[in-house]
Amino acid sequence: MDLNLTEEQRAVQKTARDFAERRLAPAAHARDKSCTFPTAELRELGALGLLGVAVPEELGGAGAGMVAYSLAMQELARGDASVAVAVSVTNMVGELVSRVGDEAQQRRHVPRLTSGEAVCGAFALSEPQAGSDPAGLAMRAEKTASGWRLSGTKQWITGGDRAGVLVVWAVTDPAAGHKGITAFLVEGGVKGLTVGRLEDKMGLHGSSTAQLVLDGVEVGDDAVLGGVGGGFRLAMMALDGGRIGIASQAIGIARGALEAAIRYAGDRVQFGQPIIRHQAIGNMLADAATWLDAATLMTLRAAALKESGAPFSDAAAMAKLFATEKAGLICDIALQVHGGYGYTTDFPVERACRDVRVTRIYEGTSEIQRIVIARSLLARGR
Ligand code: COS
Repeated sequence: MDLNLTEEQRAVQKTARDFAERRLAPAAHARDKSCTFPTAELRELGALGLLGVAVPEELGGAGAGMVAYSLAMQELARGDASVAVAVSVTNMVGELVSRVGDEAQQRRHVPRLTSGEAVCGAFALSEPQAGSDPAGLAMRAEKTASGWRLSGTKQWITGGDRAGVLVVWAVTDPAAGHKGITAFLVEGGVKGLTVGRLEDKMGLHGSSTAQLVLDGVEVGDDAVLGGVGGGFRLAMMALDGGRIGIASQAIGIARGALEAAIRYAGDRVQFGQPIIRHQAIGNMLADAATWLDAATLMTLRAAALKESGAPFSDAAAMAKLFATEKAGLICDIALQVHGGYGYTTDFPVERACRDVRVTRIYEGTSEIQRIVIARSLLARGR
């Protein structure tokens, strides 16, 4: 693996960093307090090519690949994790449609996602009773003369109330288990699609998390993505890539918190010297920096594997598991280093601790990542 970034990767990283420092970080605290969804910021990200870094250029993406995408996600999450998660889902939906959609689906939906016209994409897989086990979906899609009628409830849908393009998974053949699940492309605002509730969450207050109710939503046959009965595999494939995005998000949050802690520990004087010179503090920061480096390398490796077309499912699961678990510890250390100040909303580490927590849950919990990794060990016989 080449550890040197290409010129293009460095350019994407710099664009994301500049935007995050100029447009995201200064307002992140206010967005968190007021629970404001970043519509304008997402549109600007679209104009910069950052809503589809890994999406092919001919469909409006940057075509810069998965490593560049991970780098961009890290920078954006360092600025505002709420914006980063919307970018992650939008890229994931854009990539999925550009990979498995037919030409008409690609032309109709992907440019709207990458440009920001659709605001964001939504990945409507989870349901109240089916999160870690998506084979147990209850949402039904019934065949009609000209297409399909979708009915049921989706839960935990990031940006689900804002998205112009949603991929919705539903059961088309209840007798066929996971082979009876189909993915459908649904446009935001269609008749029969309503928001049941918006979750009041611990963190990521600038990101919405919606329960979506589909009450007889009619879609045409041309809304079927990747073939009838092929939905479960598509979800698994997309989640493999999505996990690299969430690992990157966790790294960005942790990097921001660690940088703040290093600055604070250099300035704060106790017992006659900056606290970073006290071994207890220095050791905590040294561990945190080491974990962050390892998490970054693992995540970029998974991204490089995906980009090269090699199998990357287990590498992505390992990266997500390690990066998100360690990011939680790093944010906790950063708060501890700040002492009482860290526990107040005057310092950003408190928000980092809240925002980072969900990275161990969404797009597959840590427990699910361990299942994926263990199965891969078994399959490889090592
Ligand atoms: N890529 C492509 N196909 C995959 C795959 C992957 N990563 N993982 C599984 N599949 C395929 C299998 O090959 C199998 O296909 P066939 O029936 O054609 O042989 C099919 O999917 C079923 O696989 P499996 O039996 O392993 O499915 P399980 O129900 O046991 O699920 C896990 C396996 C745990 C990996 C899956 O349920 C999972 O990822 N759960 C977490 C879901 C999640 O992340 N939820 C959060 C929602 S988004 S916030």
